[in-house]
This record gives sequence, structure tokens and C-alpha cells, in this order.
Amino acid sequence: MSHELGRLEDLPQDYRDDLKNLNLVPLWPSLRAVLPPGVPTRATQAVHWAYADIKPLLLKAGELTPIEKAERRVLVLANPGHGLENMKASPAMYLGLQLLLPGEWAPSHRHTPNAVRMVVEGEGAYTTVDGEQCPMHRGDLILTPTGLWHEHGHDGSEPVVWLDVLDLPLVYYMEASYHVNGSRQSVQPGSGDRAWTRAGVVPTHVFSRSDKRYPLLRYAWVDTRAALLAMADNDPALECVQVTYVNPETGDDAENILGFYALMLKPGQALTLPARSPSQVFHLIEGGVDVSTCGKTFELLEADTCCAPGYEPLTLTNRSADQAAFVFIADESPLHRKLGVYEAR
Ligand code: 1HN
Repeated sequence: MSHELGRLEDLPQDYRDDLKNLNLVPLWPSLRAVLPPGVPTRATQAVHWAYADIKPLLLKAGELTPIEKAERRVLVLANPGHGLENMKASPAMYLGLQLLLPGEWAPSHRHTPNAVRMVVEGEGAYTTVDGEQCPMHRGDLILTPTGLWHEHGHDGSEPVVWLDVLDLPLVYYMEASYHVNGSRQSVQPGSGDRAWTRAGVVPTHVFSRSDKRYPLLRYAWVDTRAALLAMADNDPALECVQVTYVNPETGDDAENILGFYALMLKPGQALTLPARSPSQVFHLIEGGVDVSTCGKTFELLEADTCCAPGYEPLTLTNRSADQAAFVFIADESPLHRKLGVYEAR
């Protein structure tokens, strides 16, 4: 049985003043707030960001702010539950939509937070990561893990937009977030996605092991989509047609802190996911999907994004009766598992 604990006001003022002067705090008035019964207190709200609302404002940013004045021209998808100025979608996730216009250049830097880009629209842009030039097509996932140099360029003729997902809020909270500017990278021939072409047959390191901690930096959407369709076709009874983006050399999550997944919903499918401890982000690559959680339902259109707090069940419903839908998911699972606090209820 939980009983009422003593309040701060129950203590004499001179005693409270003595504590304060010595940088001391009594635990019992705050104990229930920091350890609530049964389920954590969550500031993360379920929030929907519609691409149709954001795109005109992003293009306007392209007129108002030259790339030289921005370095990265981004509108941040901020969760009001965390305070907009804190630029968090969830405790550990930062989300932003970035615009690069034809001919623009976003200069090379590296930093401690891990990032990924999910390409939303436009052709002709590329990101150079650790000397590897990664072309950007819709639905491609490109990693820029902690410490790797990266820069963006654009040889096409239309604006290019992508979704950035970073673990910045966590790394900043840890007082470990900083960047270093660099000079333009020289591009090396070859790329990870040509060395790792098939699951089940992997490069053999007989003479020397690759020294790359991140052997695969670009996950082409054509391959991921084909893998999902083949999985669904192979096992029609499979309820959750989902793949995890992994490091193909180790089988671990692609990055250390956040997890990344692609989910296919069959025509008309409604998929209920258990309540799990990590917060999640859903970004609709293709189709029409309703996301229901925390008593709300978001009708996602293509390129829309939403987030959901942990410890809440969630249902995804494909609105189409004859077309599959494809969702990119980011979550805080690797972090929760490494810390030993991961739960599924
Ligand atoms: C960053 O380096 C990029 O390289 C985008 O495109 C967004 C948000 C916060 C910190 C670093 C990029 C970022 C960022």
C-alpha cells in the first residue's frame, strides 16, 4: 500500500533554509514524483506533423535564409510536451525536415550525436559520409553515425527534402554534444551497398578485417521495399511484416542509440503493437495509414510524421483495401535494451 509521504511544507522554515544553504534536498516530498506507481510520467505527447503544412514553410525558409546563413536549413519537429525550444520529439529523439536547393552545398562537419536521413522527395542530392558519396532517392536511409564526416550536395533541378533523425537530445543531456567543422571530403571509389549485396553471403576477411565500424551507410529503398514484399509473399500468415536496419557485419542495430525499421502493412491490415517502454516515430513512405494511440488517431498521408510516447499500445491501420502501405519507424529500443530498462507489456 502506498501511503501519503511528508510534504516540504510540513518542515519548519529554518530547517528548510539550513538544507538549502548546504545544497541539500529532502527526498521524501519528491519520491512519488520521480518514481510514480506502475507507469512512468511521460512528457512526450502523441503529435502529428503533416508534410502539407510544413513543405510551404520549408520552401519559404529557402527564400528567407541562404544556405550559408543556415549550414543546415531545417525546420525541427518539436514535441510541445517537451517545450518547443528543447527541440525533442521524444526524450532521446530529434526530428527535422531539411531542405537543400539545386546547386547548394551544406559543408562538411562531424559531431558526437548519431544521425540518419530518410529521403522524403526530390532527385539529384547526395550526402558524402566518411568519403562515400551516397545518392539520395525517396525512401533511402543514409547513416551518419557518431564521429563520421558528412556533407550534402545537390546536382539536380528540384528542391530535395529529407527527414533527419538524431539522438541529439540524449547526447546533449549527457553533456557530450559537440561538432567539428571540416573541409570538403575527397570521394573514395566504392560503397558499402555494393560490398553487402545479399543477406546470407557476406564478405570474408581472410587477409585483413575491414576497419570500418559502419560498413553499410546507405540502405536503398528499392531493396528494403523488395525485401518486405518478398517476406509478405513468402509467409502470408506473417502478422508483422517488418525489417530492422542493421549493421550487416555484426547484426547489431545500425546505430548505437536509436533503432530504425521499415514496416509493410498489407491492404486493409490493422496491426496492434504491444505497449513497449521506448518512444517511437512513424514516417509514412507510401500509402495511407491511421496511427491510433493515447486516445488519438492520426491520419497519415505520404511524407507525414508522428511520434508516440512509450508504455502505450498503438494500432496502425492501412486505409487502402487494395494497396500495401510502407512505414519508416525510429525508436529508442537500442538505448532501452543497453540500459536494461526495455519492457514490452
Ligand atoms: C546535422 O549535422 C545535420 O548534417 C542535420 O545535415 C540536422 C541537427 C542537429 C545537429 C546536427 C546534417 C542536425 C545536425
